[in-house]
Amino acid sequence: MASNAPEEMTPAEIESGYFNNNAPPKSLHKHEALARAFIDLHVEANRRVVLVTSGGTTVPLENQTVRFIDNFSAGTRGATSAEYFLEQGYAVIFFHRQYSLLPYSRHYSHSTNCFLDFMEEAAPSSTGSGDPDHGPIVVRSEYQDEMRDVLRKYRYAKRNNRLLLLPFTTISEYLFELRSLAQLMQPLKTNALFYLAAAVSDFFIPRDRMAEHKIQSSELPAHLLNKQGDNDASNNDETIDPEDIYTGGIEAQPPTHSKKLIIDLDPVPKFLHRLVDGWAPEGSMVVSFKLETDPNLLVYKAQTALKRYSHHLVIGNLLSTRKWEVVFVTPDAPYERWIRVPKSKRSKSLSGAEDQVGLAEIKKAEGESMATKADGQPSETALEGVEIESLIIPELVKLHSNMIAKHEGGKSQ
Ligand code: PAZ
Repeated sequence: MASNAPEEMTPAEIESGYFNNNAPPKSLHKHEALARAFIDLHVEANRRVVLVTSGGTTVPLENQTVRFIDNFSAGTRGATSAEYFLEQGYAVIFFHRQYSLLPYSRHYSHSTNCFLDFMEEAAPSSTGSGDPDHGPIVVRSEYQDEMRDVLRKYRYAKRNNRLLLLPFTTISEYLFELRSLAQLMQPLKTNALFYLAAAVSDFFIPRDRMAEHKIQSSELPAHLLNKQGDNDASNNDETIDPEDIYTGGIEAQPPTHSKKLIIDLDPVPKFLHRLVDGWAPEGSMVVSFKLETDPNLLVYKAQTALKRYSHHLVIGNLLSTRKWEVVFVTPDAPYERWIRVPKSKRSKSLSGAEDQVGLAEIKKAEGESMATKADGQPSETALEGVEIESLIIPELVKLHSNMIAKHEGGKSQ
C-alpha cells in the first residue's frame, strides 16, 4: 500500500510512522514502572502532578554513537521551575537530559558553583577523639543558612516522594518516554500539568538511514569498504526535489564539494498535537515553551504555536534575556503578558544581554510597553536576586487552578 506524503498524513499516522520505525529506549519499561508507582501515589492523595521536561536532546549521527548534535540548554529553567512547583505543593516528574541541572543540587553543581568551594576542613576536635591531623569537612559558615534551606527542601521532597527524576539523552528516548509518561498520567485528569521546557531537536536522522559505525573522516582501503554494515545514505539514488531541501538560509544551495560531511536530517515530527489531543488526560493543562533569538519573531512564533496545537499557554523567551523576562501567550485575554524581573533584582549572566530586555515587546507595540507586573508579585525591595521562575510558577499555578475550577464547574452543570 502506498504511504501518504508527510504533509498529507494525519497526526496519528505520523505517530505510528515514527514509533514503528525507531527503536524504543532500553530504559522505557523501568521508567514506566517508576512513573506508574509515583502517579498512583499522587492520584490517591488527589495531588497535582507536573511533568517538567528539561535540558536538550541529542541527535546521534551513528548508531554506535561517537558523534552527536546537541544544543545549549543546561536545564536551568526546568530544574529551577521544578523547585517552585514543589513549593506550590505539586509532585514533580522531572524528565531531564541526563547530567543536566537537577532541582536542589543545581545550587552546588556544574562549573560555576563547584560544590568543593562551599566546603572547608574544620579544626580537629579539641576533645582528643579522632585523628588530630584530620579535621571534619564542614560547610563554610557564610553558606550555612542557604545550604540548610536547600537541604531541608530537598530532603522533604525525597522523604515525601514528591520528586521523580527520569533521565533521557537522545531525541528518540525523549519522544518515546514523553508519550508513555503522558499516557500514564491519564488517571490524574485535571490534576495533570505538562510544562515542556526542554529544548527538543527539530531535526534527526531516522534509524534506517543512520550509519552503524563511526563515520570515517578519511578514505578506507577498498577491502575494508562496505564491511561495516552501514546504512549509507549515499547509496540512496532517489533524487530529491531542491524545493524539499532545507538549508536553514545558510547556504543558497547544498554544497557539492568533496571532503565535506553532509548530514541529511529529517524534521522531527511535531508531537505536541498528539500530546494535547491524545496522550494527555482530558482536562489537563499543557504549557509549551518557545525559544527565539530574533526579538521580532518571538511573539509571532509563540502565537502560531498556540494556534497550531490548541493548547493552553506558550511561554516565549529570547535566548539573550531568558533569565529576566518571558511572555505568556494565551488563547484568552490578555493574550500577551510579559513577566519581568525588576531591573535592580536581575542576576548577572555572562551569556545574557540585558540591553535586549523589552525589545521583543517594544518592537511589537511600536514603542509602547505592554508589560504587566505579575499579580501578587513581591515588591521590588523583597526581590533580592530574583529567579524569574519564582514569578512564572505562581502565575501558572493560578491559571491551572482556574482551568480546574472551570472544568469542575462545567461538569456540575
Ligand atoms: O535550559 P536553559 O535554562 O538554559 O534554557 C531554557 C530554554 C530556553 C531551553 C527554555 O526556556 C525553552 O524555551 N525551551 C523550549 C525551546 C524551544 O523548543 O523553542
